[in-house]
Amino acid sequence: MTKLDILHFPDKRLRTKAVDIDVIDDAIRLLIDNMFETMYDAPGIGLAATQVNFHKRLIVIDISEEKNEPLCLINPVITHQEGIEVMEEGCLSVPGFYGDVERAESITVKALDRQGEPFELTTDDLLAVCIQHEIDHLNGKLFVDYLSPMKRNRIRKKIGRMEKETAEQNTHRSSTL
Ligand code: GNR
Ligand code: NI
Repeated sequence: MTKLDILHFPDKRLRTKAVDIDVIDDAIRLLIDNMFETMYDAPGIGLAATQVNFHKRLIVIDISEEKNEPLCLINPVITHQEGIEVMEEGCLSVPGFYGDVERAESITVKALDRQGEPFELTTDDLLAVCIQHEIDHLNGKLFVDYLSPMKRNRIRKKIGRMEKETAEQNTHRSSTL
């Protein structure tokens, strides 16, 4: 299995709108396995294909403590939502930053599983938040879009500085090998 690179805000590719998957073949299932590996390794509780620069509608999630309840949703669609809830969110594409986001409290989502079988799920709490967060990714949207422009700009600048430092460290490392 292969760990995939995760794109970081403000990378423009995170703004791509993903398209539906029409054939779920072994190549897609391999991508699903690699996305799970990437998510568990990060570690995170969810990962959208958009974040690994694959612009099809596919998300993987595991909110369990034991990391033994993998959930894969292909072409997910929210068919019902109810209530409002605020939760502090983070994102593997916005490393080190957190912010309160208002979302639906409970949702019903329909999707295909890794065999292409349709299923429906009604849920609330963290799983509902996570599914909405991941579907946002497939639509090119990030949790920082819900924050004030001032907060978003501060995060953009800090991540920019961090990545510049990492790039310099990498240059240094390769020149001193
Ligand atoms: O690991 C993650 N934690 C998280 C916490 C609160 C709300 C949403 C999330 S999703 C995030 C992983 C991620 O970036 N998925 O896109
Ligand atoms: Ni995210």
